[in-house]
Amino acid sequence: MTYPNWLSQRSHLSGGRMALSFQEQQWTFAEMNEIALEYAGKLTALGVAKESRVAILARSNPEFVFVMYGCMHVGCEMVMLNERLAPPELAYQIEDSEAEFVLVDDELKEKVKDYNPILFSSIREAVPAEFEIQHEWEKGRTISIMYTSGTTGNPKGVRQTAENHFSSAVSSALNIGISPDDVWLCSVPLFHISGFSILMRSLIYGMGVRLYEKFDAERSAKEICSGTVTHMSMVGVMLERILRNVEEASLAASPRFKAILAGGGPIPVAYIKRAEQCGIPVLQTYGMTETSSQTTTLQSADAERKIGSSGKPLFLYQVKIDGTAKAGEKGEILIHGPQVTPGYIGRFSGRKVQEEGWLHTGDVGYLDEEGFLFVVDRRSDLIVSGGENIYPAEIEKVLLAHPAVREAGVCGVPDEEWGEVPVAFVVLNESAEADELLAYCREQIASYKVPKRLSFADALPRNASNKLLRRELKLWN
Ligand code: S0N
Ligand code: AMP
Ligand code: MG
Ligand code: MG
Ligand code: MG
Repeated sequence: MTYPNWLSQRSHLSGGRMALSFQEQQWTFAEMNEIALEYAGKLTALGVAKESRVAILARSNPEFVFVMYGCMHVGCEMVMLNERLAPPELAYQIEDSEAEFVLVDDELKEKVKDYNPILFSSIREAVPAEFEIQHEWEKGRTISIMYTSGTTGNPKGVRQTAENHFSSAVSSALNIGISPDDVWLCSVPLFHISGFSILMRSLIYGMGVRLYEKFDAERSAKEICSGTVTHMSMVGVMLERILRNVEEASLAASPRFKAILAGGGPIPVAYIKRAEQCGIPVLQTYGMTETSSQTTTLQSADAERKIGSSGKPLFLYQVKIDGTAKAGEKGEILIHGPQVTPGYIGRFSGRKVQEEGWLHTGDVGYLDEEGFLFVVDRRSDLIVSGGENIYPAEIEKVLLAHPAVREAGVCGVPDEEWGEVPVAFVVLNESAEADELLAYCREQIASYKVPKRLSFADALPRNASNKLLRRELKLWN
């Protein structure tokens, strides 16, 4: 089974509609398609071909979109690199994915300099070569690959196929609805599925995207209250900053504004109540990289009655709780549907993601008697800080490599601003200062992963088989 090329089809069906706006500029779908064809030719001139695996490192600007859409015309697989990662973390993903090309926004080139990157400016200046446009897209074609951190400290590259993205966009529309003048404000990163899924919805619905390079709470609040946008995706910390702006200016949402889609981690109930006071509908959602965004979403009509719930599955999906028979019983959340990834790439390519068609999320939750999902605990040890995932093992590994460190233990603690942040406990071999160890971390991991506190201890809590007990570490705080 195939789909027609989404860019060509969208341009053919509604070429005159607004596709993308950024600051004062905007582009229609026909213009986007023209630019994408030109970029496809330029990328071809630089050696990129059908099925090439291409890693891309960029900020959320139009050029990033041009490059991605160019890649989609050529038919390559895009490995989306997180701009906040440190060079050794990027190196791991580039190597694990065996990317043949690394395309980089000029401003970020230092981060990947060892990988012979192709700068965006070089793509811009290239003379387009002839290429064979992919008119038909296989359903199973991998469009994007996103790395998500894992319990062992090694991130896994998740494949997201055309079918994954298509079923995700369609299911979302069946739930939220679409109309021709919708504009989705995208200020979550395009390298996360939270942002990339907005582009996929745009192509599939013919919907406009208003793109921000960097999250700006004040400007977002103004757009929500003036009705220049109709939807916006965000994580908890962004919601809080927007609400503060709306409250301080005594504003209210425009009647044109339809919904905030809030996910990436738990959304505090207090924020949902404050949003209601400002007249801003918030749809709380539960989704992940492995499910190409939303799996369940709470309708705003149920927001009050089911406060704290992440809602019911979207139409094409099923959710169940492992090993439970009755409503209210807690267990691992299992997911089935066409949005679930077929698997990982690289060193985890042999790892099964589904068991008898069900994705084992590692998250813990329950379904109430009406079938609403409540997520109560994260997959083991995962820390979610401002929508970015952190596994303690990633940080412990770095600390342990320092000559002064004998043992290291990291756990998450609640944080007013970020939801949760990592803190570290270290047993030393030789004398060292906390600042020195934190500076060492900063060179090797993204700054959001650097522990907010580092304390010294004589020993760490371990069980009889010497396994670190992170749950006990939490009690030390
Ligand atoms: C919240 C954001 C915007 C904060 O970034 P900000 O304020 O722009 O920070 P900077 O100015 O760049 O840096 C200042 C200092 O702050 C540190 N910092 C930045 N981010 C974090 C963080 N998350 N945690 C802790 N610290 C952070 C910087 O490191 C810097 O510190 P110093 O000075 O020490 O260097 C930003 O974090 C952000 O964009 N977060 C959102 C990321 C995201 O989108 N996550 C979702 C991932 N999950 C999914 O995509 C699956 C779920 C999903 O699809 C979804 C999610 C949400 C909504 C909808 C959906 C959907 O289903 O469609
Ligand atoms: P990611 O791998 O970055 O896509 O993050 C997905 C993870 O974020 C999920 O496996 C959950 O642990 C967490 N998460 C996402 N949405 C929610 C939610 N509504 N409530 C609680 N945790 C969530
Ligand atoms: Mg730039
Ligand atoms: Mg993940
Ligand atoms: Mg993540």
